[in-house]
Amino acid sequence: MTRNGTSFGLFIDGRWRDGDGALENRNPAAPGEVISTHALATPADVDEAYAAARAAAPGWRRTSPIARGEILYRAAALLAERADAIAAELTAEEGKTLAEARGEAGRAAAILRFFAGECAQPMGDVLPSAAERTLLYTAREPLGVVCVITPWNFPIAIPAWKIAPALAYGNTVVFKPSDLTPLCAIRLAEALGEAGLPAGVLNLLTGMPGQIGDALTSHAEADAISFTGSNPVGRAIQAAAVPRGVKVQLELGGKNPVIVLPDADLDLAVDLTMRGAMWSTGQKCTATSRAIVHPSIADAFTERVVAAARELRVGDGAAERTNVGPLVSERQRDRVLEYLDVARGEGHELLAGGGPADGDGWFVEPTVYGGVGPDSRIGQEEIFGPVLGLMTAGDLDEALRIANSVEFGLSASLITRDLAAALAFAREAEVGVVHVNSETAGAEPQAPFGGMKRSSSHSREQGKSAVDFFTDTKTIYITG
Ligand code: UN1
Repeated sequence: MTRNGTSFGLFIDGRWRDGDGALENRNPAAPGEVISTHALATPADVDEAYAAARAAAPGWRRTSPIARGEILYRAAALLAERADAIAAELTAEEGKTLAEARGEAGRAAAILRFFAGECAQPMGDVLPSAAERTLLYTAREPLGVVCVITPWNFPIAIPAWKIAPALAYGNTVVFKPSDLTPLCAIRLAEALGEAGLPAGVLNLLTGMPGQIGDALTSHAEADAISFTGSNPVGRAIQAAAVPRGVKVQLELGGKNPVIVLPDADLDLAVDLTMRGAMWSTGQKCTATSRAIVHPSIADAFTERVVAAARELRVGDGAAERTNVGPLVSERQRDRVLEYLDVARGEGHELLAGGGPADGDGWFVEPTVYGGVGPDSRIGQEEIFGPVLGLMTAGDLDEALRIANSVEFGLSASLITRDLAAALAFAREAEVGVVHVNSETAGAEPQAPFGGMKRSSSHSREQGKSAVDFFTDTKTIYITG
């Protein structure tokens, strides 16, 4: 459906076609290797995509939810069938290990299945009315045309968890994936197209934010924007869209802590901390970047974390032995290296890593700092790399004060066997996702996901919450 070989076009109004120029998609583990080339959309293509989405909106809105669900089920089956091939491409363009990429491809299929199922669920309420002979009920109406802008770190799961509910609830979509991971976006659009999605319901524009970002987010035909990415970009989109009455959903950064209490199973604590901090090379908004540990176990915990960090094998995610892949790009690698300079300047104790790792790719050593002050930049700012800061706190109250002392509020984890501590933590942690004895990362399709404070626009994605963003409620009084 796309293009021959490794050259891919734009998907507008149900057809694949050329754009202007070529976007080179490179392997972060071997930046000399071009995996695929993609059309670069122009503002004129943006106009066409919105026109197609607008034209398709009335028909898709009228399509029965059951029929919409069937398309999503078919697309889910296609993704599941192709999961190994998609995983290999995901690793090649994003860098995460094959095991993680397989997990993500499976997750994308699971998300589509979940929202396919939601299409057959009851929608709206029947309410008592003060008036006689009156049927009073609510219905959910699609918003219209939704602009979906997604990051590179979950290049198929995040598009799936925005696009699946957008479509399930009757919206049409203009979709721009990150320019660093266009291939996974192509695979998702292909699956939906082959599953029978009518022309114009999903339109995919690959390209550079500098060229089409403003055209996409300020377009008169955009009824809503769902964005996952960095805080500055997200806030700029919000600042421009809200005065125009456009509904905006932002999923932004995190500075997620794990708190380890003295009664914790130490092996579990170390394992969960390392997974949270180092898997996906720390490139998750849900990554663990602070470990707040009770002084009585700090030495033992530190020793094991440092040993575990040194054991991690950094390399090409496609090699089965690799634990930690490259950073996604030279820019992200440099950003992380700058933070390692900041850490040096702030005088934290370097316990593991601390610099680039060997190889041609954008590799950085898994890095651990001790004695990190909660108010330091390493203690406060999102690094988005394989970097963990260790801190101590004398009790749960102090640990919670430190945990909550950042601008972000996405996820937090507590390792303990103490039920009262777990309950207090669940009450007091200022985050959208609380974990007790599980890592800070991860999200299940049936559960709401999102952050408090500066981590989001305070809406939630996935699960039963998705309907709140992707629809408007209509209240209907019928007196007969
Ligand atoms: C996860 O932890 O599996 O961009 C999901 C991100 C988040 C998704 C995290 N929006 O990292």
